[in-house]
Amino acid sequence: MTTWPTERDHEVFAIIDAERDRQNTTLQLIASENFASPAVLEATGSVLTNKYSEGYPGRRYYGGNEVIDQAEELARQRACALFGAEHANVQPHSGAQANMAAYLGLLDPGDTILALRLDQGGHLTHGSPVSASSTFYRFVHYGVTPSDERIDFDQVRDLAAEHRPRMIVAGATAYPRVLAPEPFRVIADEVGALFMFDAAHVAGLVAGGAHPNPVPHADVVTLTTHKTLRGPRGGCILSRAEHAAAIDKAVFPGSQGGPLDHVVAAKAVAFGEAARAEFADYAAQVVANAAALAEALVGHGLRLVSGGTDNHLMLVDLRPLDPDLSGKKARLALDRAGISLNENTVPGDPRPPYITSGLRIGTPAVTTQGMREREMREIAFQIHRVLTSIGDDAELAAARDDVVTLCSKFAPYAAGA
Ligand code: DSN
Repeated sequence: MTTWPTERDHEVFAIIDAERDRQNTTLQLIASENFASPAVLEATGSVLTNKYSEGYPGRRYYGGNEVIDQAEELARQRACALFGAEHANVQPHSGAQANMAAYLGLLDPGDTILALRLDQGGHLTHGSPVSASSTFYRFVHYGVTPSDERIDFDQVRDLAAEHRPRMIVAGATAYPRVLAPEPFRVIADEVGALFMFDAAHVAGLVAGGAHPNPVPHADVVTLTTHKTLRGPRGGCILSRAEHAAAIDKAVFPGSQGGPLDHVVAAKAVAFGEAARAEFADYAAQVVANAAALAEALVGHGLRLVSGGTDNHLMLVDLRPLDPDLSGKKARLALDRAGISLNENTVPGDPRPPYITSGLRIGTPAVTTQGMREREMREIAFQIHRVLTSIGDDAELAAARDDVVTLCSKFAPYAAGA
């Protein structure tokens, strides 16, 4: 007889039920979110959570890992096959952990890294003053051009020549255009720098063939498995074989303890799902939906950073619509209408990162639940309706009703799933 409680923990499971209900009845437009498949959820909730397996397949510090080794080996092989990589480390608990481990494995403290500015689309781990990345490494930042708001490669080259970074980082959390890896590789070679591509956001678009694959060009590619890739929450590092030992050592024991084996197995499931032909259709539809949403928002008179999107996200600059409307205020109003997204800085933003003048909108989750261009036009209508009705309770309630009606046709999860 087991010694577990026999009574259900209603307090916790009522919260989980409420969150499933929220996900089913509101629009998930946060560009870094998605709906994991039932198979991914099943693996994540499996008995693999019980195991300790510090080390790597065949080289563990604990016994009883003959089955876990199969799961991690399968995840590694599937990740390598999916992206054409020579080596994969599937243990990082998150994208931030993956980035920090890549730095730890390939750099020395104090080394210079050239990366995208946070307020122009970069990530905290790309040298934000509040991130440990800037405690241990010296960051220099490039940005986007004022004219077309795309990566300023002249600036990247000039800064690389001036600062001779040990590493150049490409990749972003809020950049709506294709990030071509080749120009970064060329500049990295000109100054003898390593090239790291942070593919956290676009990994699923790369896997589905909708965006260029950075793996052939970069020394190391970090990614998250839960955004466009649609797997469990976690990270992964792909690298050239020559960096494999350094990366593995930096993840464990360098910066993490035991891997989350249930999540590693779920990553294997997600890599398998992303290798299927229908995932290419999904990735293409994510991009098509973003383009349709962007076009409709522009049609409503909203200004998008760079004028549109090539990927799964877009950034609305709220200032031309209403100079007094901050990103935060807009996000709170949209939340009331059941439209979930996040405030985001826009290039040259005069407001701080927790207020901002912009909104980031992404299509990975709504595409997973089956919405297409027609629904994108409806979403654009509702967003514009809310942004021009801030403070009008009746109008926000009417928008909320319409959102519920729309979502009811596309609920991703069955009640109680
Ligand atoms: N928090 C992630 C995002 O929303 O883009 C990045 O870490």
